[in-house]
Amino acid sequence: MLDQNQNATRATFAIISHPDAGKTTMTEKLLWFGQVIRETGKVKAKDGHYAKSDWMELEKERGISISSSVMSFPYNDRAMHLLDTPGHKDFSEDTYRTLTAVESVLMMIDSAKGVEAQTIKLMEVCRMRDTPIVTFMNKYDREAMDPFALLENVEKILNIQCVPMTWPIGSGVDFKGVYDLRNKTIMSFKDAKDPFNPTVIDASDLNAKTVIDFIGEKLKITLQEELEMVETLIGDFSTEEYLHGIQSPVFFGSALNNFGVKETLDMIANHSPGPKAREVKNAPYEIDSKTQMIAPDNKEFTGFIFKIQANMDKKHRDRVAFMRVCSGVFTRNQKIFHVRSEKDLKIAAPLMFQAQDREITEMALPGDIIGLHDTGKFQIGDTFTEGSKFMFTGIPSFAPEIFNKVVLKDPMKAKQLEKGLQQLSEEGTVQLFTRHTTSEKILGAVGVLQFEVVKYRLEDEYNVHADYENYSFTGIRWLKFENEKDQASFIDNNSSNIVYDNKKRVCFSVRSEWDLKLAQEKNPKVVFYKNSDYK
Ligand SMILES: Nc1nc2c(ncn2[C@@H]2O[C@H](COP(=O)(O)OP(=O)(O)OP(=O)(O)O)[C@@H](O)[C@H]2O)c(=O)[nH]1
Ligand SMILES: [Mg+2]
Repeated sequence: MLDQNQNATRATFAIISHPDAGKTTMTEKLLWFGQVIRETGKVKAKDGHYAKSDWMELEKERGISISSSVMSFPYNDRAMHLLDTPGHKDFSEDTYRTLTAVESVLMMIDSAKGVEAQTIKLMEVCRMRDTPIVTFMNKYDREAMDPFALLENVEKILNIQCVPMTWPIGSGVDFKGVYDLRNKTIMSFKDAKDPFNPTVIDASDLNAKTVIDFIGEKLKITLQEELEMVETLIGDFSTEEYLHGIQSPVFFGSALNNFGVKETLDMIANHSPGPKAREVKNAPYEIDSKTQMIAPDNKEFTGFIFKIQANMDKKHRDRVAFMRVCSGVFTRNQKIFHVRSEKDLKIAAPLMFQAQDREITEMALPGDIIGLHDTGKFQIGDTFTEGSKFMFTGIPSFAPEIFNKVVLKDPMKAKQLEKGLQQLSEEGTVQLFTRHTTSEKILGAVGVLQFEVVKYRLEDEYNVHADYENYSFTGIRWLKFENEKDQASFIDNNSSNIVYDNKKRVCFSVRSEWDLKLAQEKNPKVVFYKNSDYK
């Protein structure tokens, strides 16, 4: 159970990288140290045990993360909130939204490959906000790049200063563990059942018998040489520079074999930032509306929804909206103000998550992430306050680029299909459009895998078999009209191009750039936006 200690500051961080670098594996090991998971099952394990953060059937089948998940646990004196994100670019909308809910990130690098494409993209987002970054060079139990080459690779490509905190001893079959550069120790959890009792070898004297017995003469010589180079070549770690996103503390290791994981967690618990001030937009929440900063010590409770997930528990068919608390204190049964609908609500059963397990929490503080049961009232980006009218900014929405028409195999299942598509689109799994003239359901996505996920989840969670047909749209534009009369006449004149999004807003489907240009020229008063947030 998470300690609700008022004084414990929160560490809210996301784990990010290119697919397959080991985020979910790392998450699971971090949870082990947080005592949330007693027995760690491996990702893609054949024995039926899976990482607890990949709970969706399709994730287990494929061994990839499709959706981000939230896990909370106490560690040292901090309430940790760890968000495991999917690496695949087709799910990056989910990852980007998750990044709005955290203060820092843990970046995983596959040490055989160095920095990969998707990591570069994610890092661009982090750098825009100067997000503090801890780096983990993973998979040293396999053939890996030379540690100096790897550090240079990260520094050059990501333009960040790397400061190693640990150093690998060997790699591949020779990998013996990691040397802690500050404590001069080697820590091992090999076969350990207890996260609090590592085997610690004092390595302040590398020539000590215990050290040589553990790593062998040959690796000792290499280590000695490398440590001398580290000392002359690499500067000191500065918490200040880490907090400004200029410097990244680097840990080497193997998530799978639990080498270097505890050191990484200690760094995050001891140095990662607590909740920061966040920007809101005042009513009427337009692009040019006034903004202000809401600091975490602001007395009024505020928070926003960054993720919605349906059917987390298939038996209950429930839907959970994930709220990040930004300021004040949230208490169970407190009346809170839902800014978009301007209605007061009472949250009787706010949830805290430990992988797929959850429990009711009595209160939440800035930095905390809690789950609200949702009957369809909430949307991604919704803000909650105690009465103030403003909305948190920065939740991204992507312009859909590829489109498919949904074809139902069993016409008796039209209702379920409608419900499934509506819910999945509200989650942000895919974007749903309904044609004005024919009521056909068109799905819009950024990547093809999103369509696969929708198809799979329709079958798995809604018992509906659906197929797709390619659709000739090349884009969608959200429209703003000066008045209702203009809207009605535009719809009349362009009826075959009109579609409605899942919030019933009027959109224009683009078949070609030419088509779009013509419509814009004919209707100079109508504004066309590429994204659903009218940007
Ligand atoms: N040898 C070795 N394999 C590892 C290590 N860490 C992770 N793996 C393996 O790498 C594969 C991918 O690991 P995941 O943890 O699922 O990677 P991920 O980054 O979560 O992947 P996505 O969520 O799909 O982006 C799995 O087969 C893991 O067992 C490690 O330290 N050593
Ligand atoms: Mg994963």
